[in-house]
Amino acid sequence: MSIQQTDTEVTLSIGDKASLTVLLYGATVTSWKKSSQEQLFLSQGAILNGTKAVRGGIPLVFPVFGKPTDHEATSKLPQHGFARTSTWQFLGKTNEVPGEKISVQFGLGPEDISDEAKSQWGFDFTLVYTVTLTLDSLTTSLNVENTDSRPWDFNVLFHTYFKIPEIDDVAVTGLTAVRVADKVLKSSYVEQTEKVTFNGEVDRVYASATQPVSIESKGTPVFHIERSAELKDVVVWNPWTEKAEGMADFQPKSAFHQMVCVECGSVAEWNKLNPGSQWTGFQTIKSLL
Ligand code: TA6
Repeated sequence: MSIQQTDTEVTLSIGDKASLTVLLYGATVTSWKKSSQEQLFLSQGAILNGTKAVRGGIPLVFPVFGKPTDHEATSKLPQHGFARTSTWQFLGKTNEVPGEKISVQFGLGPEDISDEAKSQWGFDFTLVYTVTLTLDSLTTSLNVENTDSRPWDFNVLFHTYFKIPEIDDVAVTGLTAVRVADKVLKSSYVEQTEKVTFNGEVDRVYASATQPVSIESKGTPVFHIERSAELKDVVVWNPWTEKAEGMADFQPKSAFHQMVCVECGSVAEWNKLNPGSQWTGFQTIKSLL
């Protein structure tokens, strides 16, 4: 059976060659397996009962990235917005090539979010999230529509937690010469290195990164990420020891060694959407091992 659905999640499978699980809460991809090998990091302390954003997988960030203090319209929203903490509608299968590919969609509108979220943002919108699984790739695509009579601004980001063997051996490539807002160093600079490596907390927004990005382990590419031009920015994050200690749902604490976040989105600037207009951005992650 290529699609199985429960009250809380949808699982896609292509024989025993690939599978994917999406929690309706946040439309959060919580598992992506290629040949039974898990590709995404999911904290052992992740809360999956719909009471907190999932610590791992691919949480969806919308309509705001982080918690900006200089943007009135989103200033009352929680960090990273309401999309990852709302229960989405499963809209069904949109495409299937038996044995090769399967696509499903999820939807979110004002009727699906809490009264609190409505009061915190207050605009009409429609999100349609398309997830496509193939034998060696995962594509996530988000269509954003302004169904309000007023224009509004948004950020969007696929907050992807990749599972990797050991962070000490990992490098992220494709970010050379890109402008960086470094939240750890509290500075901005242009990335000089060909390979972004990790020997402490990393929390950076790479703005207008035009090249595809890869994740290497011991010099061997393990993930390759292509994205549409709308997803101009790439966030790179590893919490390391101290921040891992500070997150109750990050377990075990040493698990920062087995994860890296490489997050495609549009977060460095606000995207303005006029009434009736739509915006679509997608990423395709290829697992190379
Ligand atoms: O994407 C990186 C980041 O913005 C970090 O600053 C860190 O806050 C991370 O997201 C996780 O945020 P969360 O709200 O899920 O704890």
